[in-house]
Amino acid sequence: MRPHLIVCLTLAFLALLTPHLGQTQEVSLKMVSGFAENSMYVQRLQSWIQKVNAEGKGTLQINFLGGPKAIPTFELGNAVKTGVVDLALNTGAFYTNVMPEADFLKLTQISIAEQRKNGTFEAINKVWNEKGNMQYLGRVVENQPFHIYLNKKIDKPDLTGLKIRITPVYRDFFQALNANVITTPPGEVYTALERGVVDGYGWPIGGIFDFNWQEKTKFRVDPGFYDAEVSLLMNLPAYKKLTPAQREFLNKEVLALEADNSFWAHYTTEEIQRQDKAGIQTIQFDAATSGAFRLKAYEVAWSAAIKQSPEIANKFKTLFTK
Ligand code: 173
Repeated sequence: MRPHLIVCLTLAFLALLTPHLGQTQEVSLKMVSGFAENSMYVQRLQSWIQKVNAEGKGTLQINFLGGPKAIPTFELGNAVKTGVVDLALNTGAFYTNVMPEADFLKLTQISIAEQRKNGTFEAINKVWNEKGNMQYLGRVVENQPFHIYLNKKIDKPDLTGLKIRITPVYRDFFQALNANVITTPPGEVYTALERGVVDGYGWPIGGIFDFNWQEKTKFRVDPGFYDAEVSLLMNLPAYKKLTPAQREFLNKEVLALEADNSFWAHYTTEEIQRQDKAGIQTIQFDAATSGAFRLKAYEVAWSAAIKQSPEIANKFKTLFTK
């Protein structure tokens, strides 16, 4: 072979090889949130994404595409399942259309740190892998009980004659309290209150000001019940495609975010004061009625869960309950 032909062939061979040799091993992941961008959940998410992107140069980057305007609330679960997006910040109630078990996570009575120790985290992932084609990466909201917010007064735990906005979180419990229930994403609650389509709604202790619902809210019913679950989820094939270094980096960042979950207890204190200042009155029951109210919330939800998905619900009940 003539020398210049050898050089040519060598160069061609190297050119073929170079993209692989020179691969940066940086992956860019598309992320969408089930909650609005101005919510505290998403504000904290965005600071976290900034940190991930700063520390993850050359390894992993997150491209945040937005909230329900990018993908409607109740469609995000399927977008993760099918790989339309790689990552989501979402809550189980928003993707019961993918797997009814998603909503069971509101029933955990132990922290995510404990869930990682006692086998709950693996148990969740087994179900999420198999039924949702998703990896359950971590839980970023804790200690946010749900409440009933009303603009009509009640003096006992009975919602007879009231129309209440729900998601799957509250359905069985509020129906057991005789409410007429209407499912809407958070983005439609303000208008529903304004038009008198509903007399109240379910929501965690924090966040009502993000939507200006305080303008249309007169009462909060205490005590709260369950624990709002908001988690990071990833399309399973996308997760499996990560290199060991990328996966380790991502998991380290998720654990760092979880380690900051003590934030939510402080947020609760602030939000209660803020509701108070906004003139929202609390409706409280005596100790025995309060106890029965909370007990009923869990009993109703677990019995619906067991009816829906007996094997998984029974397993989760043992793991989730203190
Ligand atoms: O929209 C909701 O009321 C709801 O289901 C929910 C779940 C977790 C956090 C906040 C709201």
